[in-house]
Amino acid sequence: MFDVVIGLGQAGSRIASCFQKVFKIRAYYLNFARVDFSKFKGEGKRLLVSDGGTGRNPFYGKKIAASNKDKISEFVLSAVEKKKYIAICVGGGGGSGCGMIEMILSMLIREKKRIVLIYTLPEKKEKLPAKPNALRILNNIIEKFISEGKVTTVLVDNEYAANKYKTDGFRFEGINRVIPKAFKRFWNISNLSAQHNYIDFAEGYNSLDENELKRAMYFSRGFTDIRIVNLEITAARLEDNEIRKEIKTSSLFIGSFDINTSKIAVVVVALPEELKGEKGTNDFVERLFIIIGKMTKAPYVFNSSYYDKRLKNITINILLGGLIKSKSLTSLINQAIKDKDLFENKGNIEKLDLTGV
Ligand SMILES: Nc1nc2c(ncn2[C@@H]2O[C@H](COP(=O)(O)OP(=O)(O)OP(=O)(O)O)[C@@H](O)[C@H]2O)c(=O)[nH]1
Ligand SMILES: [Mg+2]
Repeated sequence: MFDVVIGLGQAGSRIASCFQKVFKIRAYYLNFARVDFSKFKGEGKRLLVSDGGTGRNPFYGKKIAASNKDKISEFVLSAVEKKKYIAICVGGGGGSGCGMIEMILSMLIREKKRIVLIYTLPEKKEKLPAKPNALRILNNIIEKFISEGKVTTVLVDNEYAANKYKTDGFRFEGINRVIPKAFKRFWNISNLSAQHNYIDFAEGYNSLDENELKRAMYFSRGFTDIRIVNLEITAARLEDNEIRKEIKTSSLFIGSFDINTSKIAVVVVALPEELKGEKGTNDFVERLFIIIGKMTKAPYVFNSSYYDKRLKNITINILLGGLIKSKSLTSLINQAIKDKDLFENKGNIEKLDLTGV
């Protein structure tokens, strides 16, 4: 799905290395701190400019980036040469990754690349001013790139997602692995012979191939969300409103993006083999497609389903693209504004108004 992945700063590099592993694509890592690379095992090329990091200061990071523009540019341009689909990962709130991100996005856009940005938001417990800084940089990215429809963005709210996928090991290990795997679920279907494979808007196509999926991902830029719902094998008996509820609350990364503002939806229903030929299965899958289609109101919906021997549950995978508004994002921002400790940053955060995105 992606031709190349680029990781910026420590978080970005760790997430990028997971993409590299899952998709077996080339990875490139950039950092301003040698220490971030010391235990880092990610496979791929590295560029270290400066040293010592930024101590969580993206504004200092921007200065470092500006004074090393040539080196960064040479590295990034060689990474993306002859490649079209680029994933770029960065941890919001840090100084190195956030210091470089705007410069690098501008470069990639100039080169007419298709970009998916993975941007994490800090947890509440992190030291100030991680969150306001993360939101400020996000605000810049929204104003310059997202609102212009130039970048597809997946926001990962660590507060929500790092806890949801917590493992015994390293704090972010679970979520870092989940991010590329969530994409992989859509990627996989292009290799499977699907059962109910159809695409609503483009008559003549009867399967969702890799290029279609890429188009879907990049077609309507904005924010993207992925939902994965696991249903018992007896789910065919569920009422529509119960299914809706499951879908509403199944967001992987940000809590609850407003599903009804998406412009594109890719729906992949994976069914246990034992349901094959079972009375009601086909009707149930059709019902799911209708329910999700109505929930998203998206003008473009790709529907697909397949059977898998390894499955015990029914799994609905939904990729929502072009989300323009989000209650959960607005509430995140409002929380930050309310926090009295953030007083000095207040003016900047208030600027972050997503209603026009
Ligand atoms: N999902 C995820 N988030 C992370 C990970 N590591 C750090 N973060 C988050 O990313 C934010 C940025 O941290 P870093 O990536 O360490 O910062 P940096 O870009 O290296 O910049 P410096 O401040 O100069 O070290 C943190 O505030 C955390 O919220 C990770 O492995 N996965
Ligand atoms: Mg660092």
